[in-house]
Amino acid sequence: HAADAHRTDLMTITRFVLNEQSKYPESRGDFTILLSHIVLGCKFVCSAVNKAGLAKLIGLAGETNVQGEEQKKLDVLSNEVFIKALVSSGRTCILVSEEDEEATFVEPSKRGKYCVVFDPLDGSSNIDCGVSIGTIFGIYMIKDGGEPALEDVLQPGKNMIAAGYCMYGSSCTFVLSAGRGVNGFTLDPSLGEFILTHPDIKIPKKGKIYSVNEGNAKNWDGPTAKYVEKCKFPKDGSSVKSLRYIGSMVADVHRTLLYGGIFLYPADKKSPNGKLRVLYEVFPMSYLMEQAGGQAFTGKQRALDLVPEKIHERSPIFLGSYDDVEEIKALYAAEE
Ligand code: AHM
Ligand code: MG
Repeated sequence: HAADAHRTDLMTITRFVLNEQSKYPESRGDFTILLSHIVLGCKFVCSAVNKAGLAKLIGLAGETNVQGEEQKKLDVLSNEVFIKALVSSGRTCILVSEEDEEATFVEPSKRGKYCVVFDPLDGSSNIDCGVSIGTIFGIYMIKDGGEPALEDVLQPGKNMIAAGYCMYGSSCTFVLSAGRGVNGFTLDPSLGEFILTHPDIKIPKKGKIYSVNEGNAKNWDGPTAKYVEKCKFPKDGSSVKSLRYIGSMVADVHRTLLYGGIFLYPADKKSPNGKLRVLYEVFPMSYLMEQAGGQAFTGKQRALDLVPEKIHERSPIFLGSYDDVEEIKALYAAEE
């Protein structure tokens, strides 16, 4: 019985990645080890996020230290957990985190060949009201031989070898691509394991939802304004789109991936480069979108072709269903 097989033959994320890796004879399990450390960080954050409300009220055991220092903010705590987990994996050499001004260069004795760029807890303004938040990450590999240098992470997103996110929502969901499609795993809290629940995710070719902070409309450029107007008042006989905006990139992108549609964080007169960060927000999500059959566009070019000059650089981003992104591309092309 197929359902029975599912219940007794669990496809954990580790087993899934090991299976994938076994197709590549040259692989030595390094990626599997790196990933298991990322997964550990996500499980920690998941558990901390679930207890966030309680921690404030009663103070969880072990959370006030002997000096009676104030409890660490969740985003700071998450960052420390990821940095330590990644360094101790022995598989990383450069880490870029949204929380740290400078990149972390791993000491030679603990070095490996991977560079990880990440936002340990994105959407943190949503923590206190219990709305979904997430972790986003992307992985590069350093060039053989040389000393690790910042250039190793200032690479276009298309050079990433893997990307993903973990969403701390009504359930904890881990979405991963290592360049051969996108797969989703759900944490079984009783097992403490991520189980494959969304194999080979493909985004619908066209969607019925647009997702944008419309409060910024007064400062938008022409193409963005025209596009959103068209979502609400289509003149070509197509149906209107629904608006959904959570304000947590992971949650908004996760819905877009599963239901289709478009997510926009455009440039505006106040922020000419938009808000979202190229390395650890725009690139990983663009990578996943393309791997799922969608597109990601900056208003000027394919997002994954962008070459960042600084680690915390920002870019406008339009990503989602293939046909929906095609429309916004046409509006920007007409502008030129
Ligand atoms: P953060 O890194 O400070 O949490 O900001 C990133 C978040 C994204 O999750 C989300 O897409 C965006 O900010 C929402 O911004 P806004 O409130 O301007 O709509
Ligand atoms: Mg962020």
